[in-house]
Amino acid sequence: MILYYAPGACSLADHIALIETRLPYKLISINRDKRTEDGRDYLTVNPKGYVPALELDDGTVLTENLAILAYIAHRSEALLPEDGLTRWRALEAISFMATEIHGGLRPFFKNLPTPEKERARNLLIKHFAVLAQQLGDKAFLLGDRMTIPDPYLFWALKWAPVHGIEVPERLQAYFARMKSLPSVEQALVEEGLA
Ligand SMILES: N[C@@H](CCC(=O)N[C@@H](CS)C(=O)NCC(=O)O)C(=O)O
Repeated sequence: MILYYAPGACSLADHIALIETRLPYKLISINRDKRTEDGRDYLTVNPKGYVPALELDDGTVLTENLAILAYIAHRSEALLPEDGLTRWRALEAISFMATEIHGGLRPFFKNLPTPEKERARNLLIKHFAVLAQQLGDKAFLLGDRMTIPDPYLFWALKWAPVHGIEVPERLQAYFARMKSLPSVEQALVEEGLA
């Protein structure tokens, strides 16, 4: 499989998941002009222009973070229990990540006017408080094992302080724990972010 990514972008979540699940993968980076590192127009890979995209072994391309993370979990039989409430809670959490959290960060990445950023910042602070409460004393969002929302949350927590978005102490500690996991360390090194 080939993961199309941009260093530090939300594709970091999929990158961590691929390493964590030990699925074989190759990385191809995309630059700001939407060219692949091997010189192709990225829009021929993902016409939406976003990373991540995952090229499967038969050449099919899967897009959208939520779907790619769920696919990685399905292929590896890890990061998402087959059944039981934790499965549905993990899907609930990853939907929240993809819509409210990632959507809330977008005004900062797009450098939208200050009032829009302020509105988004205030909402994100509330959302992070909810996630901190949900995390409680657990190692990962849903228990003692990583599930697919965790690497996505790690990515969001990496960017929140850069944009002055306060993160509860509990999530700061979670971020530090995640950062020291071998899979996360490896992904950061491979993206040149360590
Ligand atoms: N709906 C997409 C959005 C992904 C997305 O926003 N990716 C950002 C990087 S974090 C991107 O590629 N931005 C490039 C752009 O906006 O042109 C998904 O969930 O995968």
